[in-house]
Amino acid sequence: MADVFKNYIDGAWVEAKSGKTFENRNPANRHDLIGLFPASSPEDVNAALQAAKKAFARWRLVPAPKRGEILYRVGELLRRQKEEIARGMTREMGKILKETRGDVQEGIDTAFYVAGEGRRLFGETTPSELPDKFAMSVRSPIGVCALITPWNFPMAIPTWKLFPALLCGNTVVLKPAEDTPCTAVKLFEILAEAGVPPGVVNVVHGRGEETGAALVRHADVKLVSFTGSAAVGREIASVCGQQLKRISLELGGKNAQIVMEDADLNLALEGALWGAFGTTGQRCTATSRLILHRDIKKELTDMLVARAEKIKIGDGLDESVEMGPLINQAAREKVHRYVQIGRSEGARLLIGGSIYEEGKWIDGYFYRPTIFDQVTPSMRIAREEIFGPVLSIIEVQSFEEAIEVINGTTYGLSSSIYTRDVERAFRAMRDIEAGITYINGPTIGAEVHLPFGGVKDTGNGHREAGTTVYDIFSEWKSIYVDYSGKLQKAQIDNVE
Ligand code: UN1
Repeated sequence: MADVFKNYIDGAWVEAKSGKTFENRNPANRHDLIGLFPASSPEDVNAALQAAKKAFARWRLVPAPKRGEILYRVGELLRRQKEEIARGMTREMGKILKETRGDVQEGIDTAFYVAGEGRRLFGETTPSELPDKFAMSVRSPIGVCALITPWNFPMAIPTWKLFPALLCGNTVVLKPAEDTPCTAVKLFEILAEAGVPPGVVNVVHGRGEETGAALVRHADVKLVSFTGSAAVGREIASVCGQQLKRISLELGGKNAQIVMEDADLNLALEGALWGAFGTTGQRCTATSRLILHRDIKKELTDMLVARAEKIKIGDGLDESVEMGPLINQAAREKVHRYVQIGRSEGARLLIGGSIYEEGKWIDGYFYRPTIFDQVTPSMRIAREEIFGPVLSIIEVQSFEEAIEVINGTTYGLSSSIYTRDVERAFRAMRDIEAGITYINGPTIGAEVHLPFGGVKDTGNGHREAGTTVYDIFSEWKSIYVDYSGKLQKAQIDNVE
């Protein structure tokens, strides 16, 4: 009998009203059934939203430092259960243990960082233009927030959204990705144990088309925060646009690493391997283009191929494995389709390009590390997000051309340049169109206390993490206190 998991609504674990469920299976071995989860309908979504709405009336009045104290406890509990959660996460979504430990750590870092904000959450005071009048701005909560999160960072990304939302005094309904509901259940068990009051946090499981869509459309949702594909982001944005709902979007990427002729090639090699094949290429920040100066192209390409061929593929729970499976069958089909597209566009396949199903791995969604050479910027494999272990090498003749190529996609999340030339490094920092730029580091490795997000089709201008996330989850209110005892008119009474 499979384990049966539930939604968390108003402080209680409950089934979907319809009794319907969906399966969650291990992508490294499809015969490993992790459990059954509620396939939530609009009715379940409504119940969660009513609980959140009711709880908001009280939660908004809890002092922010007190809300922060609860988040400290959440951080402590996450820390205690880190290993267990990481193992469950690897089983559920496939990335290797080292990385799932990192994912939980990102949640722990976020908990402590956000908890401290409870005693800051600063507004501003500024002199009034009129005598005997006081002026300040403060942050206020928005209301019920709908959070829709992806499967590639099943702990980190929900915490990036949840903790700041709660700290600001909002209440929340989370719809985690249907591929990683188990990690969300762990997080909610911890939130309950840490003392988050009933109704303040709710989780509803289900598919985006049904559960997510019902959440986005519901009139009681005041804000939608979504991380996922640009296509779904556009749909959500159009619904929210009609309803004038606040929305923050973290969407795709087509991130690149530039390597100039003066770079430390060993360093650039390590960066490219980690950026392209870490998380099996399934990060929004993954390196999917490698832009190489012609003088070092052959040498670095040879080094890369030699190393990528040796990457050990398998079940991420085995500590010696370096790359796990893709998340599901559809993802593997998509990756393989892009490989066919790359070939038909005339790119040269150096390694990989095929499903990996040796021995016992026949039951998982494995794919070989894949590298294409002779890719041109106009090819689809150089422009579209593949979300898999596929790296495209593009040769350039100069620094200027490298910048032009890196900026040549519709996305703008992460970027990287390897060079020892400080002038080029500073030009790159200024001229690359991306939300994140690394100098002599790979495209992945964002820290929780800096803004995270991108330009162009990567989002809609918001930044999670850092101190900027509070601009998503709070409203500014300007307050004027007139203690002159008379009517004073701004702009009119202050002229000489
Ligand atoms: C993502 O790519 O979906 O910078 C998030 C990183 C992580 C977060 C990535 N800290 O790779």
